[in-house]
Amino acid sequence: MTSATTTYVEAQPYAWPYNGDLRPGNTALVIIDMQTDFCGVGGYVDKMGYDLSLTRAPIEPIRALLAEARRVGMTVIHTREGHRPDLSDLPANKRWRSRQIGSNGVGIGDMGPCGRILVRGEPGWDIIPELYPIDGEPIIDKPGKGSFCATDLELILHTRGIQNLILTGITTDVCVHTTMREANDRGFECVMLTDCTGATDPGNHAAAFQMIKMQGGVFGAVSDSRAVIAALRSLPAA
Ligand code: C5J
Repeated sequence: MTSATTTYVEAQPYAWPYNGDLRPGNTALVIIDMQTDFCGVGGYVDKMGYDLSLTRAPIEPIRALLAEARRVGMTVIHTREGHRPDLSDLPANKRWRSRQIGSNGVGIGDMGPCGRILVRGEPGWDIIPELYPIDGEPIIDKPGKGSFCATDLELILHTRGIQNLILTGITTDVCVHTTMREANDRGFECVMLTDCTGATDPGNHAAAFQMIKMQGGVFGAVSDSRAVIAALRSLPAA
């Protein structure tokens, strides 16, 4: 929805962004952890025994949105969760917990079918080919669930004058939600997209969106790729 000076995305519980100031120059598409370890055969989520179709569901909607974001010249940021090969940035409790699930006691840092799980440089840790970054799209390598913790994401966003974040990726209830909370507390205006995210549990996916919509949009707003693409199509090409 665009008027002379404002552009809004149809969203809940309010049309997004709150002030109608949606422009390629002040908005970033953030694609979180679309890595083989979270949505590919033999990766970490597969090894834990979860249904891969749930974390693969957002691939095509993100691909369509990514094409539109690139067309209008919007900043696109990709993130990857992972640890240094010497595991010096892997807390012992995170490693221990990751070994409690699945049949063989294998967890983060251990060898799996796609290399060492969530270790930087390994095949399973990298972003899937369908959504691979192109030149000029920053990749944020993060050791935690949130994208702001121990990274330079905030500096990059401020340097580019970004105020609005369109949040996509996996998993809805873990890394995407943590990032939305971190971003909201830093003053960014956020929207999370239902069809461009996925969780290992459908109930958690639904609950994550319900949480956002409380208190007038306590962390921001909820929308989908159709609504965002419609808004972006009303903007001129870069
Ligand atoms: C998880 C993530 N679920 N990317 N990571 O451990 O959400």
